[in-house]
Amino acid sequence: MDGRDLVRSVKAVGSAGAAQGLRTVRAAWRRRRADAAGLPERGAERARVPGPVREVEPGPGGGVVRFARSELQITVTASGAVFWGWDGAGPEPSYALADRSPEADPRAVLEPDKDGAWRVVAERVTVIVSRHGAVEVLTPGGVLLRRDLPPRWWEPATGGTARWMQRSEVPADARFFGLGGRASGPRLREGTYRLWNTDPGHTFVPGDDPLYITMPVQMVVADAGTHLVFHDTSWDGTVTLREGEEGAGSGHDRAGRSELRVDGGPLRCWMVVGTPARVLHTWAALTGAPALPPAWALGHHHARWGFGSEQEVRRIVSGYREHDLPLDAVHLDIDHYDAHQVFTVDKERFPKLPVLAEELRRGGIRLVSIVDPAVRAEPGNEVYDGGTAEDAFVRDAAGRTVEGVVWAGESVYPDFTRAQVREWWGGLYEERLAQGFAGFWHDMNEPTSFTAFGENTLPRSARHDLDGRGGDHREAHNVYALCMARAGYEGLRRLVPEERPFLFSRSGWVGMQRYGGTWSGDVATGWPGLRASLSLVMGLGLCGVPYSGPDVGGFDGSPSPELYLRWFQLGAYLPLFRTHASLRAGRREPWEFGGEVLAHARVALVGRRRLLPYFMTLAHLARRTGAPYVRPVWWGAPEDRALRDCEDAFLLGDSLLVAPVLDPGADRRAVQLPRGRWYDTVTEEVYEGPGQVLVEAPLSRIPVLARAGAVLPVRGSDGGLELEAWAPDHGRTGGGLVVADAGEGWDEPEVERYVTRWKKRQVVVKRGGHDGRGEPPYPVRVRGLARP
Ligand code: NBV
Repeated sequence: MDGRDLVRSVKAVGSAGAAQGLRTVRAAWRRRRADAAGLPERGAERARVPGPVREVEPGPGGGVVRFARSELQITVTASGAVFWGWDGAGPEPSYALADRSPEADPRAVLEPDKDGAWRVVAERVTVIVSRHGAVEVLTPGGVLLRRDLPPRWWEPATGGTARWMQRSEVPADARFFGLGGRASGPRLREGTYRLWNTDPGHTFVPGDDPLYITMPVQMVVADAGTHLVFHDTSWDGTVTLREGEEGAGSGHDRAGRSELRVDGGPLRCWMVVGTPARVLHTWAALTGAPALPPAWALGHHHARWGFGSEQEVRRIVSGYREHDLPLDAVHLDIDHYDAHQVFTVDKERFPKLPVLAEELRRGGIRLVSIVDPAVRAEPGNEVYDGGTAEDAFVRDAAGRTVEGVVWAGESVYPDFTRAQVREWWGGLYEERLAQGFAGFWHDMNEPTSFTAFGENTLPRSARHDLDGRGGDHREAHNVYALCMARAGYEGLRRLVPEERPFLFSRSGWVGMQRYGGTWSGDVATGWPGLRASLSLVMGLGLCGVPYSGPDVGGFDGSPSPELYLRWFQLGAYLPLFRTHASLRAGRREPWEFGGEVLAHARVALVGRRRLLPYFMTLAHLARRTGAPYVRPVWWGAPEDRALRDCEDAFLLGDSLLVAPVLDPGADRRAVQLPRGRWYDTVTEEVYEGPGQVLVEAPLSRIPVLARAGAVLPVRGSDGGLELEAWAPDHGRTGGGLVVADAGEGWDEPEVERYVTRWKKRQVVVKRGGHDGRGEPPYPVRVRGLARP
């Protein structure tokens, strides 16, 4: 037990009482015993490298290269993605892929290269496999994007899963992003990042790693080009990154390095090359289109652990109404369960939940329920009895049900890696729907089990179905929440086929966007936490998960009014805009921080509501193109190094640049602008990019700049859609996309295209595309004319 474990166990005991403390000690011992008995001993290991090339066998899109001690399959797909797998690993089965692996590109062929190497030349990439198994990926112009050195395996002498290591080099100027949700990004500097979904057991700050969502996905941006690389294995591992350094004329370049070490599973990888937009488009085609949230989910959500009663929920909702603050959803946390048991309601404190839900819905507010995976192991508990009848719960190697400890006490865990269990679980949401809930918030699904020492999750030896393949928790852990999200999503599709499910999940893995979004877990209240919350949203977006947001105000303690407001102002521009806090934390309602904060928070809320059609458009574009709503400022110009290093601002879609205030006491801030003209959306002040400018950031607002020529849909004062057009630079044109969607159901509204240009001394906005030139069917407001 190290110091941190000790602190954790003391906390567990302190917060949950002596009985719960004892349970966590027992759980820790059980976990240890189970692993000692159920996991093979590692013992002596033999190291292996591929050895020299022996023969090749061309096949569709590439072929197989055989080495003395391994073989490598390479396939360039018609979508432009490259797959390679060692030791016979193919792309399937995979929890990441949305469908079957894409078709091979018939034009890509394996041919000899120099020095005994082989290469595949395709339209968008060239892949070269060296004589000893190094794999280089180059642009069509022959510039190196990534070099994977020959991998190395360590095989237990007695057989069983091999550990492996893959070292890679990237250009000296490259920057790393991604790896799931990381608190110290978005740019991932030198360090070791673990690939094991983890509830840290305390609120997190930058530097805490790993957190709830880890992914073996790197987005690498360099002058030579952008690439995304994904090692498709769910096993525990680490990625050690080191940015390179350029010789700058006085020495050699030092390449950037990545070293991936994984405890098991296939060594196989996908790589996608192109512009950031192209890369994410191909990525979404591979791993699945992001689920489309219903319109209300793009509004403002208010949550709290510990509303405690229907009266309190009503009090909060009337507070919002009385203070003239828009509200779209209220979230009920575990305190509304009966004795902490999921799919139940505490009838004393929430006697008429369906009535409350209906009342709220009439006022335009939806109820969202937390859903925890663990089930109290107690006969008579209906969920437990139902799951037992289905044989739904995870067992150990000896066949005994694995017990962990969570809020409800000793609990068991559904094995979501089994199709039948997902179906059973998905059916349980019927009870939630009957209570009037419209959305779902999956928590504690790393999965977490409180243990007094050691890891706070299931034993590694716990058995899982893994969709018929069979395996243990070492492989199933990282996909547990992904499979739970699938269970919930598919259940809701069956139960309410006419509605888009709304679901977001604390933990997850590659492909989770197919089922919904996430939020940034228990972020620590403080300025560093505010920064971390932006890092998570950006990093996840670059891994294909576009819908997320933080606990505005931070999870614990009490933010200062200034911090609360700055967090609120940032949250208003993130896809999930939710205030939330812990049981013992201070209040998070906007009126609790004084009149000035209240007034400014109202402005943020009203601004968000006005931008709803834009958010809805971004949700559709994310689904159709994979582009996240929140994009790094280098999105359209990855070759601009100053932009690549900018971590404190983001693009919201194509039209807006948001520059949150992340430090106390600031009333102005520097903003790194991409090329072109930008307008402050409040003062209409003009700024010219590229370069750094200083903008006003009074307490009343954070700087939000609009791109000259942008056309974006907003909600007019009568609730109808309006177009807001920002004057293009003289002699230039602009435009924007609109997806006019009321936000429910499965309609597929078309993407409307608008163009804007100067005509004589006026800015005109017309419909673009095939039926171009026509007048827009919405009122148009042109802005930015003050200083043409
Ligand atoms: O359900 C209680 C909390 C929840 O409010 C929070 O959002 C989750 O991240 N939950 C974690 C469990 C307890 C955390 C200490």
